[in-house]
Amino acid sequence: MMAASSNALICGRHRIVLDRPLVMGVLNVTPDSFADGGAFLDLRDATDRVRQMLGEGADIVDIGGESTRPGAAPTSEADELERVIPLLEKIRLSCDARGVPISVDTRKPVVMRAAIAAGASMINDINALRAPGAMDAVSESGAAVCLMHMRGEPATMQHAAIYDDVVTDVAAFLAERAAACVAADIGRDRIVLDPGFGFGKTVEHNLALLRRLAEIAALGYPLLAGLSRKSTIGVLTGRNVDDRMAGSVAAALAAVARGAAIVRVHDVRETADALKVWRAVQGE
Ligand code: HH2
Repeated sequence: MMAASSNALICGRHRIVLDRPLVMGVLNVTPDSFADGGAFLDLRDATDRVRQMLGEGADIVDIGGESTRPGAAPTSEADELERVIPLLEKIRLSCDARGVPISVDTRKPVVMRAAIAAGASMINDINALRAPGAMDAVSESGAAVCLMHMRGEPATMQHAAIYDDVVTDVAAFLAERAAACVAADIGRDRIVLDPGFGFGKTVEHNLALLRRLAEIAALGYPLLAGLSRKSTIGVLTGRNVDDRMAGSVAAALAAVARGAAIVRVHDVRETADALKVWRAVQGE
């Protein structure tokens, strides 16, 4: 497969240079997200957290209005719009002033279109643009897209964790979705791929994907890795969800060492610091 033509990601009006690992800071404006659910439902708290993440070194801010943790119930379109759009309108200028693109984590084409109109320049879709109308919503904009692998649906996905070889199965799926995007006129320089840690995967599957991440990087697209505070970190460390920062930072470094271009994290400051040290050791 051909390598991506340039070392930059085009996100609407932003051009992100991928010459160092980037930190995507997560903010969920939901009552039920597994790590930060309920903490940022108030618009002012959410806005403050985004500003804090910008100060801590977030290169991209990812806003989510629907929890996708294992077993999560779906969120209505109206609720998701109501959670995400007012926040986007509030943070757009501060993010633009720092050249930081806003990504919106959604599976719904209506939310994608509204988010892009309100200033989002990346769509982060755990469903890899498979919903009817999702591909068009991104294609007709200049937004970037993160295509993630997921087996089944969040409500039931842990029952679908069956693979021939998890790494080759995930790579084949992502290659097919990226090709579908390119065929729909989404340029290669607007596409990011993500193996979807924890989405219909056991601890062993997640570890295999992390160990062999280079096989997915070989597809030639920038990779995003989201392991932050997930249950695999909990199983490996024996820690509760609010006590998984050190394990999450270690996982982020392991992902970057194996080719991840972007790490999606809740602990922006700590991850950014760890990456500074890691890069210095690498001589970068
Ligand atoms: N993980 C979560 C949500 N969105 N998007 C991508 N691209 N990759 C991921 O690994 C990923 C994601 C789950 O984490 P979180 O947003 O913290 O929780 P919740 O889904 O409960 O809101």
